[in-house]
Amino acid sequence: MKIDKYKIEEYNQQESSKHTRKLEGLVEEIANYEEILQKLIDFQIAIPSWALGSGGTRFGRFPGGGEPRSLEEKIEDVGLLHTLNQSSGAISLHIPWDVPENYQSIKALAAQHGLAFDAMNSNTFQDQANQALSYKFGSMQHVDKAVRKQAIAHNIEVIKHGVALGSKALTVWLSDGSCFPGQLNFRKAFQRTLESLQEVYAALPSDWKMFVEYKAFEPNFYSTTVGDWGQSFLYATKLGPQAYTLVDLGHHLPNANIEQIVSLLLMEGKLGGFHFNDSKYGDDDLTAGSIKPYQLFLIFSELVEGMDARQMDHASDLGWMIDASHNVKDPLEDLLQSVEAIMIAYAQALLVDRKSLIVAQEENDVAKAQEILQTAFRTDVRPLVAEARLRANGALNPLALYRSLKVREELVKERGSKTVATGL
Ligand code: RM4
Ligand code: MN
Ligand code: MN
Repeated sequence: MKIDKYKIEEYNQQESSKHTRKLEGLVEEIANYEEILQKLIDFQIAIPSWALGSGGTRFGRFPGGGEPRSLEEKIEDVGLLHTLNQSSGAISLHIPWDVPENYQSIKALAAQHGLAFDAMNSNTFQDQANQALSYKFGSMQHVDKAVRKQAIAHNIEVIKHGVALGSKALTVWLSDGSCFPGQLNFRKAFQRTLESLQEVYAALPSDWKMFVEYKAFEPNFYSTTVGDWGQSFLYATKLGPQAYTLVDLGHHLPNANIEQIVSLLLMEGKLGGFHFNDSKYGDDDLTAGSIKPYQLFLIFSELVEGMDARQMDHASDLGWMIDASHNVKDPLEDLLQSVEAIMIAYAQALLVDRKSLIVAQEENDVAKAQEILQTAFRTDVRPLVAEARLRANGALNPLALYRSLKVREELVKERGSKTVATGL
């Protein structure tokens, strides 16, 4: 399915006067209005190929129908999102779920939809049908060198797919760890993992980045070999300048101060990328901003402050990705909501009165500092985000238009109601 441009224009026309009215107050209030709008237009968030179908839990899976059956259809789905919001201009692939059969035609299809290929993801947390050795006791940390070699070779293959598609980064998330005390020698597991990662690192093209993603627990429940940002930072530092830490919001222990982690990683030039989602209890992979929107704003506030301190380009110097799973919502609706929540948090962070905040901090004026942050957070920036979308030829309200165009119904008609997308 494709959404015709005129449908978007028609819809925007209908909504135009309501939108203009909402925007008026903001235009007067925001001093660097045009500059902020441009930043919002430039900001793009990559969509994970594995989040386009219904996710499940270990108890069950309830697919909704019309799910993409191939890489081509996944690209089509991200194309639909991007057409609607003009902020989802990239797709992040997971291998072996998304092995392309023909690079040229996949590249051409993505280009048709205005999409780039963001970080490539390797998978050594599952055994594949045709795989010689099992990852039951880990991959890069494994006591058996042959298993480690298999995991290394897989990652190098992922890089090759990525090079052929024009991607510029590899994300390595390892489920390696242990389920019981005594199962693993932590130091040896670390060393073996480091050596394995070093071999993958050596195969990186010079213009590529490697993102080392950490996660506190699951599927291992006693220890994880890349368990927190400190461990990831250690690997990334030992690996070299092309290696960075990747922060997935759902991968922390409860109540972790993620904004502080982000700030320090940026200070050290070691923050590489992001996986956005939200959670209440664990790696819940819920819609970004659905549970803790204030935390998302505080994270963005540190991101903006830290990137500006290093004169970084907000749009291109970090990898911005969603990593989510949808058990009960239409995946495309959920992703539209996630992108919207991310854009809102980013816009609010851009509104923070930095100069006054520095003064308040230097004067230990705690109440003032809070006022400054919350003034930005409590500003309704939705018209501003909508205006950025309008200028980029997206829809004023992507979710409303998605529904009125009956996109899901169309996809079910095209693909059937019993399709299952590859992924988790
Ligand atoms: C993991 C992690 C990775 C993702 C897999 C599917 O929990 O977040 O980024 O590749 O899930
Ligand atoms: Mn992730
Ligand atoms: Mn995760």
